[in-house]
Amino acid sequence: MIKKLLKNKKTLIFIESHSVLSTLIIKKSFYKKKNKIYKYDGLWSSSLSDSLIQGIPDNEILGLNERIKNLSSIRSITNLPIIIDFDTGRNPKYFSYYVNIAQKSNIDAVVIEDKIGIKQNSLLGIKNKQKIEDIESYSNKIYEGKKSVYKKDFLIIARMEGLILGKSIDETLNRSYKSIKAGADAILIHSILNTPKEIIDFSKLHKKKYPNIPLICIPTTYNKIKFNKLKEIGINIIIYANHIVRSSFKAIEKISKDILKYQRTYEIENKCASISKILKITSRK
Ligand code: SPV
Ligand code: MG
Repeated sequence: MIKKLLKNKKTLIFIESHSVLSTLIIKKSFYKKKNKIYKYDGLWSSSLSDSLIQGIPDNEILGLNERIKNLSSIRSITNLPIIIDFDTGRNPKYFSYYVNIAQKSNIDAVVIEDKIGIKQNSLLGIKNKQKIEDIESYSNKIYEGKKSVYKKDFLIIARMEGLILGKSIDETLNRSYKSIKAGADAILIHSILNTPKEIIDFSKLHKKKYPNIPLICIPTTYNKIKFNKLKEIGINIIIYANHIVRSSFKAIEKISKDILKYQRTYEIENKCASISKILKITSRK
């Protein structure tokens, strides 16, 4: 599915969704400018958002079984492709097992990152003593996972955390090439700089070596860059990884405070979806 979409469109836009409701809203979202219509091409199942929704840290405490099960209700209401964030993928045996389950659950792609130890969210950076996995061991995990792939279009995406963990562009590129040799179908290059410099440099060199391997990025910290520029530098999938859960957080925080502040709901009604709107969305029309 993702491969097919990439044949028709050079760059796809994915957005985090953590519930059926958020998926219903995302599915209906579009923006028309001149004669062009912008819509989302797919969904990102984020470890950060899924954990936050359960009120637990983003460190693999939340099991993949539970996350995949929760995705089945999302899968039942949309054909949009879903990429699931599998964190480290655990060990090669578990990863290979979950690659199989993901396909059975009609998920389109899985991502594993090249870190070891107790996983922490990438946006915390190097300060939290996150460690990069030895590339031979990481490549072996990719290789083992790939053996479980039985669907033609299913993707295993290798996520490179080197730039966040103090490695050079060259070393990160070499790690990426090794992951591709082990079977990775696409590369997610992560950066937490507040400019896209690293992503631009990485992408340029990577595209020279592997022009047909899709490149993916998560522009959370370098958020001034627009779709078109990312397309220009060779990014094939842009993931907005946490904006649905973060915007809900803010809305809930504000509304729950303001009802106490105004001692009634009159002032906040226009910040809430109307009853008719919420009743309509569940009619699935
Ligand atoms: C997530 O959304 O869970 C991610 C992306 O892994 S990040 O939070 O940038 O690490
Ligand atoms: Mg994650």
